[in-house]
Amino acid sequence: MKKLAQDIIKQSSSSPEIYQHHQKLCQKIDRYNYYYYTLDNPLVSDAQYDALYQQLVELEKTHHDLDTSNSPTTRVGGDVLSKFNVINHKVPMLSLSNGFTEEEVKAFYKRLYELTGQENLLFECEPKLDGLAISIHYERGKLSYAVTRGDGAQGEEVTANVRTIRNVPLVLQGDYPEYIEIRGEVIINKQDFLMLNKRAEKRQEKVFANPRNAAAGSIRQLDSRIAAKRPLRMYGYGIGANQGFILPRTQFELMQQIKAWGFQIADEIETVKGVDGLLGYYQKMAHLRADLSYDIDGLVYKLNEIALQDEVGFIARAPRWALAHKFPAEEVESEIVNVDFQIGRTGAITPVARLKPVAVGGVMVSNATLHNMDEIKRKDIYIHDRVIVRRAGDVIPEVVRPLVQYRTVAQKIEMPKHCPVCHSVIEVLKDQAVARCTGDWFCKGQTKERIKHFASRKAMDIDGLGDKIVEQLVERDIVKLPHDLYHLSLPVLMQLERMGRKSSINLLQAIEQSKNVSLARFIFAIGIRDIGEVSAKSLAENFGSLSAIQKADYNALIDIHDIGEVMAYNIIHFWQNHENRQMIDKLLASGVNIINPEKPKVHEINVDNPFYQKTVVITGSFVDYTRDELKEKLSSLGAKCVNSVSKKTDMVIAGEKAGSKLQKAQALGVFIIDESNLLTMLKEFDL
Ligand code: 9MJ
Repeated sequence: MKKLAQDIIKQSSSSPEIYQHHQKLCQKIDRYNYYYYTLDNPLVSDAQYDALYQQLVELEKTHHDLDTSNSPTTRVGGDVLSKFNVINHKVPMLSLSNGFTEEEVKAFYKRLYELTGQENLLFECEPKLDGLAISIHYERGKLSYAVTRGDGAQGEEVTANVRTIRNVPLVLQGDYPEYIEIRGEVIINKQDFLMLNKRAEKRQEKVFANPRNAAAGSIRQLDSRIAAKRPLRMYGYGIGANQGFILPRTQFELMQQIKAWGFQIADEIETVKGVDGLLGYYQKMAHLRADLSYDIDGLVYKLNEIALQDEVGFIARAPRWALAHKFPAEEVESEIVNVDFQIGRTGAITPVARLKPVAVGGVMVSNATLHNMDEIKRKDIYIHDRVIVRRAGDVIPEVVRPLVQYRTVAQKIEMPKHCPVCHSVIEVLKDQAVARCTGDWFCKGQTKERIKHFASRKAMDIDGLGDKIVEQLVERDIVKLPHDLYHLSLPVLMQLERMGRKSSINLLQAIEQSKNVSLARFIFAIGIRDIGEVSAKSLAENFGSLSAIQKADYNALIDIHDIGEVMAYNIIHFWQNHENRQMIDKLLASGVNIINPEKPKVHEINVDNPFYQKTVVITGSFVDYTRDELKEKLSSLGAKCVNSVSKKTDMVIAGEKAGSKLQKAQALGVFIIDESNLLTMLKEFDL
């Protein structure tokens, strides 16, 4: 643990008196800030504070050699970025396992009891703040950089914005280690949120749906001066990378240390004993929830003793020693005003309920998917029904059930006979829940979705061709087939809504760049039914060229491990269609250049590895790899990565939130490994 002063003296060439004066002013203002924002207990009047602050501004204006990098004057922002840097987390930012019911809390407790062999385990309990997770790094006590959680492995560097958060210390208080990463949640208080929206409304600016979105949007502002004007707060709840820090014995003490460094921590933190303690805390907090100054979406229970946390370790992407006990999703009443039918890229028709707008979990909802006709029947839903609505997984609006007791006029929901967009016949195949429009490229509904898919990131990757632009291009008959994208011109793009000269030029460039495309991406982009990214890659790798895939017969296709019978049939059917063949010819004639893959060089693979020639299913999400990276890694080791679990599967690699595939693997007795097993295996075989 070192003190800061010597470091700054070395860097500054102002007289020692000026340096000391600057140092004192910074410390004084930091202290006033801390009392005002963190402790909610102002030490001086606003006028006194402003006068002192002005003194500091003047001093820094006249002495350019002072080190202002952590001065309170940096809190107003200044940096304007064109994009955020992506940074790898030194220690992965894990998420939490979720539980919703008392049973799940009991199961969590039982597991820990079995793992530790201890009864009456102690837990540190916290409210689960509903904001944006952040990691802030301090080098020798000074704020060095800050990163969003991102996907847990890497996030975006948002240092300039985090510096503007008034209750984030720029310099740690008291003794500090050589290096420490503090983790926590950035939020906006309920009351501040209301004021923020009132102000936005007055200025006729966009209002935010809820405090969480406002906080997330503010942290992701490229202009830190805007972030500085948002009432952001940060609450610490853990640490990440550290050097020279001796961990305390308990989570509770760790929280006190975080507080001692000058961070705000939630007031409602408690330690409790046993499962009864956890459930008691839940009862208490459920009552308190509405009166808290911030939104919470649940509670977090953490095993208090840090040695025990280390003992029980992690599973996939979450610590085994912690549980997020989520509050049930808010359910509200609304009314189905009408039901529309949306058309997907394969022509699939999805019923969508139009609702009387209603706020659910702080977001206005006016549409909710009804999935398909079977679902409507199962849930017994009619137009004009009063219904219960919630956001599935806290995101996607869905109709939970009708309130049949209020039903007066019950208008049956019927699948139209003709497509509402192109009026082609809708076919409903036996044994299939989905109904499809038969209009293909004639249907503007399908065309819009097909072009969106064609341009999407994992297909042709045309950056800047957003949904709204595609919709206009199709609506105005400018784009009828994918190749039309390659004949767009500047004047045509500039006449579209929301398209200026600059964005039109950028889009044309992106379209041009997309012309050189790998065979796998091209196959995925043309949208053969059921051919996803993985099977497209398999086809590309196994056949090596477009013409070879086009010539492949049914037997050659199903010989490929990833390609099932239905897929093989769909592929053959796709080429039989004259329009599809023409679509591809036109793309090639428009300059699309397919880069054929090199055949995998099998001879270079070390065959002495546990994945060689194994059929592997990867499911769930991972900390150290994206699923695509994992697939690539394992394929390069000679594994066959397939999508579905069957008796033929040799191994299932299950990340966090692995669902039905994991269950099936368990039922079939397939060998299952989690991410930490995988990493160990890769390490052991030096891969
Ligand atoms: C929130 N969101 O309030 C954690 N969290 O701990 C609290 N999140 C967490 N703890 C480990 N209080 C990973 C995430």
